[in-house]
Amino acid sequence: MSRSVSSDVILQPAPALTWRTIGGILDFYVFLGPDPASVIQQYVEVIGYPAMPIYWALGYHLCRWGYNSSDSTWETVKSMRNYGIPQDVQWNDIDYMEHFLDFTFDSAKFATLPDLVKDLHAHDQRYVMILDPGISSSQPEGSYWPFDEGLRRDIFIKDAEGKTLIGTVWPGLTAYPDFSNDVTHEWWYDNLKRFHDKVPFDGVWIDMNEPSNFLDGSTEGCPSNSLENPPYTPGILGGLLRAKTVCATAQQKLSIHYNVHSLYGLMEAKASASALKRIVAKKPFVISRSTFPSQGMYSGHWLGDNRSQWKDLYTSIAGILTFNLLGIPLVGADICGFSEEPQEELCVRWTQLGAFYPFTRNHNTINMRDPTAFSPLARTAMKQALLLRYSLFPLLYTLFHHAHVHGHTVARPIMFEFPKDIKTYGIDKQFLWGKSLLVTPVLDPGMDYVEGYFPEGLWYDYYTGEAVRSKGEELRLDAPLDKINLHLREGSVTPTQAPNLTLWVSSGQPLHLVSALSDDGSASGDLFWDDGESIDTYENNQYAYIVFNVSQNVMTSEVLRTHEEATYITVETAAFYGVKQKPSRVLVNSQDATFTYRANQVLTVADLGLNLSQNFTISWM
Ligand code: MIG
Repeated sequence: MSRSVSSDVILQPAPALTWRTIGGILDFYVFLGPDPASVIQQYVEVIGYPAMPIYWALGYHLCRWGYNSSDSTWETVKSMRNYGIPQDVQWNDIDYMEHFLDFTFDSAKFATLPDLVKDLHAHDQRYVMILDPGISSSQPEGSYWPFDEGLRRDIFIKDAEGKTLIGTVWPGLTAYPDFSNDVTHEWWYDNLKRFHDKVPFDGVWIDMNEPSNFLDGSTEGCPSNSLENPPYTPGILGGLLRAKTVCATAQQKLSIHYNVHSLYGLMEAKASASALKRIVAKKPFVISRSTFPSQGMYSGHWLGDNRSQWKDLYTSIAGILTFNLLGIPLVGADICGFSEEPQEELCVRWTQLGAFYPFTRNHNTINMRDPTAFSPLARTAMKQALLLRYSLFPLLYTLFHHAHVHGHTVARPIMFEFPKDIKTYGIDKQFLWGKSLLVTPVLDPGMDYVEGYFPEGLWYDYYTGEAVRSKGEELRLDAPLDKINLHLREGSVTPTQAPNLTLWVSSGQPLHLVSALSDDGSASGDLFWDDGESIDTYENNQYAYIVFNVSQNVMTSEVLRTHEEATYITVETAAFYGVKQKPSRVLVNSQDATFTYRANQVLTVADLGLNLSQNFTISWM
């Protein structure tokens, strides 16, 4: 059901929901599944498949409110490089702007911003800055193009009388662009383009797009009528439709605000993504605070302001999984917490969990600490977690491909893979990447172990290949401060890669394939590969797709579609977890090869030098 109009949704004790809405067009869909994953696929087919992210969206992002200058932002980037902590993207919050004015940068404190961005690019890193929708309406006439031009093109939201509606946000008095109007999209593009000519940013962060207002309604309040004060007001913030936003009776091109309030962030994201496509001619990167069904087609999402507390670390998992169900798989929470000073131990554990958010950004408010500011021990643990994420990039990228094409989840509730195991239904402290990588983070202070549920079957410790056989039970796992537990489900082949400090470098590194064999010795997996940046590579057949299968002591790599990008990549090593007997020979494409076999039943074949774009076989006897 679509509900851009204010509504209540109440979960009843009986398995039932009560919906109360005060208007709008109601479209009802029933998705028959039958299993949870199919319900989500059917839902995503209706609302639109999520966009395939640009490769660096999956790297580590660092942000904070209150760097206060481009030089101190730059210092952070440099110390990340010095410490060898992976970082793909540096962000700036509202402090980069001149008096918080969109499409400007502070000419004193952020004078070196264009140079910082050039330096990031020279290091294969990227730059993203925040934009708020509120456009300052109180600058001297002729001095602020975005407002003057916006008035000229008549793109701002109007009040009930037809005057430009004025609210208050960071820059003071502001007008709100009406993104339901195509003319506004063109104006937004022009602003982004003009700013990009000065600061060649790579993506945009859109905040405050509920739309948020420090006032209720407008500087002049709102009319008093049944739209502003309906007979029933759902249980919303402030108990008033206009609370901390614009008037319900405000006029937009498409309709009155009452009808389209919840679409503001969606329409802004759409305008931002299409503008970016035109400006950078690559897959657009947009992260939005406000979202609506279909958002995944245009942007990812972060979960908003959290606190540096253990309970916020824990609840972030449910948030991440929820947005994966909503067709917005590119989602993350502010790693280490947004407000309050994060303790070192919390920040380490959060970086470990955050390394498995599909979107991995550390962001914090004024005066807080980022990873470079902790002890060497903590820094090293954080660095390890991020390198681990980078090594799993081939898997993560392939999972996003399946989200884009089939509506699969990337971060996935365990119950999706084990819908018959009722013990999985309530699990919100663990999750899967795809169908096979089980993540069991530590969510409490002072722990050197963690308990996690393992659905019935054979699992393998990701790091050692040690088998873990479960009857469908809770298992206790060692979890020293520098470790996040990862397990591979039987029957999977996971492509990994030697990590590096940026995904640009890392994604050119040799592959390492990890096969986790089931009891009958079989496993399968796949790999999607393209240039990482071009628009619509899947739609235009500009990609490689490779399927890996293991059965009866033979691994085959079958190239179903090849592409130039795959010819640059080599498969260097293959590990097989669960090889019950020591082989006497290993053959690679029918040639004898050297190998190692360990007592924990792990067979490893190294120095393969195989080209990813060609079929190959590895067999043992
Ligand atoms: O009124 O831009 O959720 O991430 O740092 C606060 C400043 C506005 C709210 C966002 C937060 C961001 C902050 N913003």
